[in-house]
Amino acid sequence: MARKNPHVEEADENNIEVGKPKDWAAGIPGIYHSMQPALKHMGVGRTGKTLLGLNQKDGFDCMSCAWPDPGHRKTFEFCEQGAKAVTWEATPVLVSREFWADNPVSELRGRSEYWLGMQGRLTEPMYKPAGEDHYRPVSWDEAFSMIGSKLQGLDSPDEAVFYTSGRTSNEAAFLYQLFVRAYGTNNLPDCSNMCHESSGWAMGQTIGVGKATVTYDDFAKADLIIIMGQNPGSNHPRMLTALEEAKEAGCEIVAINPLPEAGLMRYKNPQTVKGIAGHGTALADQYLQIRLGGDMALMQALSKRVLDAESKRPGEVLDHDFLREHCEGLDELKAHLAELQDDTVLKATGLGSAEIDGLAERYLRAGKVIITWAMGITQHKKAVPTIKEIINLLLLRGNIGKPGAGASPIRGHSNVQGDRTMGIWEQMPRPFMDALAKEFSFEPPRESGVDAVEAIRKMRDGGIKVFVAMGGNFVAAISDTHAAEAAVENTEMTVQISTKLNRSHTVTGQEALILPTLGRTEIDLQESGPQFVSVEDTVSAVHASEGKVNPVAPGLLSEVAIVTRLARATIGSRIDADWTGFERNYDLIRDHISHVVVGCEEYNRRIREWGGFVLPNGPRDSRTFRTPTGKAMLTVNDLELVERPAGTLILQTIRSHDQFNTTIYGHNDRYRGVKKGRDVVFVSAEDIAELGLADGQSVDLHGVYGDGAERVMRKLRVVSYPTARGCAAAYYPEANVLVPLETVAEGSHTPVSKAVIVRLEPSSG
Ligand SMILES: Nc1nc2c(c(=O)[nH]1)N[C@H]1C(S)=C(S)[C@@H](COP(=O)(O)OP(=O)(O)OC[C@H]3O[C@@H](n4cnc5c(=O)[nH]c(N)nc54)[C@H](O)[C@@H]3O)O[C@H]1N2
Ligand SMILES: Nc1nc2c(c(=O)[nH]1)N[C@H]1C(S)=C(S)[C@@H](COP(=O)(O)OP(=O)(O)OC[C@H]3O[C@@H](n4cnc5c(=O)[nH]c(N)nc54)[C@H](O)[C@@H]3O)O[C@H]1N2
Ligand SMILES: [Mo]
Repeated sequence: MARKNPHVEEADENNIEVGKPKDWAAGIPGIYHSMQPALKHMGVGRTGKTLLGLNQKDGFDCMSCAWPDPGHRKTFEFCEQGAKAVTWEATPVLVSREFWADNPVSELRGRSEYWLGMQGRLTEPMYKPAGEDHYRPVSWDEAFSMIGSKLQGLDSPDEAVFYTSGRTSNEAAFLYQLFVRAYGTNNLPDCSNMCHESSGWAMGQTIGVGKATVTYDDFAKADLIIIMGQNPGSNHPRMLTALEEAKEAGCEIVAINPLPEAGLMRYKNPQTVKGIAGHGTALADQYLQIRLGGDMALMQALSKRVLDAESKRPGEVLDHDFLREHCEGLDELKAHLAELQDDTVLKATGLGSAEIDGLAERYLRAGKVIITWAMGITQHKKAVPTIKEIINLLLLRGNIGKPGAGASPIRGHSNVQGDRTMGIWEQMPRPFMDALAKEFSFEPPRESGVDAVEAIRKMRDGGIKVFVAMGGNFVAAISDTHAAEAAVENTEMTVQISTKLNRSHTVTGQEALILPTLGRTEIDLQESGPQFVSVEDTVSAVHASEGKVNPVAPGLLSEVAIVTRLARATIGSRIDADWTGFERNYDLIRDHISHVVVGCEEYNRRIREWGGFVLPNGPRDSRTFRTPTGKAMLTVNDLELVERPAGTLILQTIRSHDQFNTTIYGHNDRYRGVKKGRDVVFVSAEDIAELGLADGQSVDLHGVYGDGAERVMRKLRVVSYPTARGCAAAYYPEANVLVPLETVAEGSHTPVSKAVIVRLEPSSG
């Protein structure tokens, strides 16, 4: 099955083509584009097995995002992005031994993420000794014994850090955190630290649970859905089907976003006749092109209008019963919002009063409201208070804990929420730790471990010597690329458990190991037979996922197998855990999950039920709020504007249509009209003129942070684009060179990836 390594053409950034942005998403090109790459690489049989198995009840869970599956599945329950993710993983192109011999690490470092990812799947464990520039094959046993002895030899378990990306299954995640805690540390940062941490933080403090308070079916029951800081057309495409269904049932939709995103404007559903033949469904009834970071002011302004309406029509506007019985802090909120100045709101949001009035009226008209959000909200300095203001607005009219209403952070990685449920967090709460201690008769460490940003700082300062990653591409995903790379290079050993090559394999500690693993599409055969794993989506539905195609290479180990063997090599029989048994039969892992994780009782039985089950959620199910007072908290949050010195712009870093995080599938951003390259910066025509630049010109982006470090991104093509005034956008992960490590969201410590102050200067040469 193996083929020769492909010739991969790097993009020539001088040939970028810029056309008109689209104002609709999906439709025929959606399906057409989704089938094309699969057929090309995989052949008809493998394509059929993977794509038809996607999101089916007896198939595997799509790894492209955490959007839930509807109860009623279609034969093609996937989107273009899912098809790309599956093809990228299931491709039978393999990284060969010759590849490693031909390519020194120092040269691989100069390659783009696109080129690295296109080299194919990793097939055998590789080791780069200290002082050498090449990886060479090692046996699995050698690999585990090297890592085990290294970890045993550290002065303290806190000198090691264990990162997790969000694709890891519940079973692997549960064992991984068990191993790490039995080894003796809580150093368990994850991609969530860079993603929805702010949501968990804000919701935990206000309503007692960091997860969505809605189920899939609530979307079709809502009167109004407000979508903030999210680009579902590219990043959660199947959400558009749910929005279309809601729309057809009479729901209004409002989008709040500095960019006019195609997927929020109009949707042509490729699975309906109307979508194929007609104009599709108009989605957003109102589109507020807000200034970056303006959402907190907007939420406050809306809540203030709700309170003003109540003053005019006492007893008719607020949900008084709900507020009395379930909430605290109304008087303080009223007093605080009474002080809110209109001109501050207009400055912060860049919106007009009429627009805000219009949205307030919609909100007041609607009996049931859902607010969804993603990275445009969570990756700001004031992300946590912004989300608390979203909760305020919802609570005022009882929009939490009733059908068709709720708060809905839309998570990113397909199992990032499940990984957290299974204990991947540097600061798991006490009840979880107690249950873990009891189940495995050991005393886990209790002090918090490091989060993602803190891990980089400690590597930089020499306090962390070993870095282990369960998936992901940490060095590219974290902020301040150059600082992050120097920090990782300051370690003694890096270990990456991965499916495919990425930048994190090329920026290493003195010694480095790559442990190749099975992907979710593949059959996972163990001694007791084929295994399935389980995952949790963004609305807390837990279900099984079982691979359908043969592994791309013999000898690949599953993530579960890798963790059990790491544990055996490092801690042996230090705790009462049957590591060998876990690898043979994943039911044994699920038995332990049943005892430790609240809501997962009888896991083995319930996970086998058709479609799985939904985890309990106090606010959603019974308006129960596990806060210190037992009430939902209305909170007072001080407004702070994102200041923009004259001559600068506020830059956000976004995903194109052809990428999954740091994985670059291609060089087009179809809906935004950009083709054949990624080195662009989107700026409004007015700002281009004001800065004395020209559309199409080549510019350098200089970070303006003032800590003395030089942060520059060179040779970007200016693209005139109708984004909000004073704002700009460039693609992540490349733009991470501009995001200072020290700029993090208050409380959650998420890097501020959506508000980087930059100066644009004509490129020299
Ligand atoms: N195909 C594909 N699917 C994915 C991913 C992928 O890379 N590719 N990534 C996955 C992951 S891990 C995640 S977290 C999600 C990410 O999903 P998104 O959050 O949709 O991803 P981003 O590209 O970061 O888009 C941020 C959006 O917020 C808007 N925005 C930025 N700042 C602000 C602001 O201050 N206010 C408001 N109101 N809006 C703002 C931007 O214009 C943009 O539309 O998608 C997941 N799904
Ligand atoms: N500037 C800026 N930075 C950001 C963001 C942003 O919007 N702007 N977004 C942030 C967000 S939301 C996130 S979630 C992070 C993402 O950070 P990460 O999760 O660390 O990054 P990914 O790009 O998703 O990781 C891709 C790699 O995972 C490996 N992989 C894929 N599938 C599997 C699997 O099944 N098992 C294993 N073991 N490995 C696998 C492959 O080797 C692949 O190269 O980035 C964050 N960084
Ligand atoms: Mo994410």
